[in-house]
Amino acid sequence: WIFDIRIPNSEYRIPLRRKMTTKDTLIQKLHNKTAKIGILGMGYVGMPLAVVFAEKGFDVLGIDPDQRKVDTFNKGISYIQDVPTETVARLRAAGKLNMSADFAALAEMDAVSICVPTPLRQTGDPDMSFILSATEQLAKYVHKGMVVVLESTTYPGTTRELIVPMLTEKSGLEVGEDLFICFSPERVDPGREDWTTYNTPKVMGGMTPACAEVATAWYSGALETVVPVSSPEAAEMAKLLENTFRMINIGMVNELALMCDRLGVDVWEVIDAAATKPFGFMKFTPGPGLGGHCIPIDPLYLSWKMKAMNYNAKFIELASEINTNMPRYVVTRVLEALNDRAKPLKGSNMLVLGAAYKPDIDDVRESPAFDVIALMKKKGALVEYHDPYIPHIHHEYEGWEMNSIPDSDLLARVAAADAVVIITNHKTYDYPAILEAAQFIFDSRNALGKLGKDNPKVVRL
Ligand code: SAJ
Repeated sequence: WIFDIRIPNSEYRIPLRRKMTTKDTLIQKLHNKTAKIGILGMGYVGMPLAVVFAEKGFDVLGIDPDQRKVDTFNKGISYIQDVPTETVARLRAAGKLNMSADFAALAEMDAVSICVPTPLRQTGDPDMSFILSATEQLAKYVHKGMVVVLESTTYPGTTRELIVPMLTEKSGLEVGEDLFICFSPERVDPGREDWTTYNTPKVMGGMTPACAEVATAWYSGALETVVPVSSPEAAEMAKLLENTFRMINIGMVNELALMCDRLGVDVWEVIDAAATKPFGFMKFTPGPGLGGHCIPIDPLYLSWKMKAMNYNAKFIELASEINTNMPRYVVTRVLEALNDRAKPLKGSNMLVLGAAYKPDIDDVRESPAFDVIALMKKKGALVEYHDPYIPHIHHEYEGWEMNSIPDSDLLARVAAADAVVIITNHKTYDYPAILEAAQFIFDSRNALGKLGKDNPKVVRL
């Protein structure tokens, strides 16, 4: 029974005796942490989220179809860079956090977050297969008094048009009364320590105000700040704005690099000068292309949805075209620079430094290094690479694979190369030593900084 009713925006409560609704009961279980939490998909988003809920006292079960992940985790070992193994071991020992490959466990859950991948197909269209299979499984076990939050980045409308029908048509559950459904975009940046799953504000868009109230009660019990918005579409779109903003600005500075090259102006000097403006400007830097599993991909979910509505998202299309062309532009610049040194690219020894998609991490997803290497190989160059974090690369479409040269050989191979091409500016490189040993360096990241400016051995993007 509930004994009071709140007056909006006031502390006053009218004493009233009424039967507790499904929503009241669920909110009570979330407030007193007796609610059972299920995290569907235990990857770089799901596992940190599972840990945050478990740390705050919830009983959490991670559910993932990959039995190897489950076995590793249930040995108390973390397979996610941002989650220390010690944390997993401690929370498992405390009985707060387990993992299973059995979706039937969802029947026992009161609150479920869906954190599965949303990649692109080869055709460039959204690959919704992970969301569909996870939701199909959940639909078998969804029950009255459950809250479901979709975290996977996706096109606006996914929650309303896909998740809701799949969870209500067969079950007959009513959204906002029996079942509470929301969208809340993940904002996990692997490797970052200042902004974590706990302290990064979390946008929450409910199908109904009651849905938002339940999910906000849940997430507020573990995360520092929850930001309710009026609908799942607003939350889905907010995430796409965040990453489209980056992709378009990176595309803009990449085009600036092309323009500066034609003008004979140093794009790095121009950007550094503009960045001295203390307001109204945000620094982005050009590079060999756009890597990662978010920035090159998320905006294409938006442009795909808009195309289905007969609208062409011009900025996204243009930025995507420019970013996708950067690897080819880099190889053209290398070819020209070798030509200036009376060397053909064909038959030359090339050493690529950095295969990861951004500095100081071990992730190669969508890395432009693959495109640069593939293009140079196609032109007959003899290509090697080095990356302290990436011992081996495999080009899944073209089938070739390579091992990184050993760290111990690095300077010798730098000296032997007709050209060193810096693709990823890892902090661990000894750039002065590399510059000393090299015959010629193409620096696509301004990794050498002032060392590379006006140096006859160096050409910069
Ligand atoms: N890049 C440039 N120039 C730039 C910035 C990035 O060429 O000025 C390239 C990077 O080399 C990389 C790609 O773009 O290849 C993406 O870089 P990123 O810095 O955006 O890194 P990501 O892909 O790890 O993006 C993540 C995103 N986090 C989430 O989606 C939750 C993004 O929203 C974050 O802003 C970003 O991390 C971050 O700030 O580190």
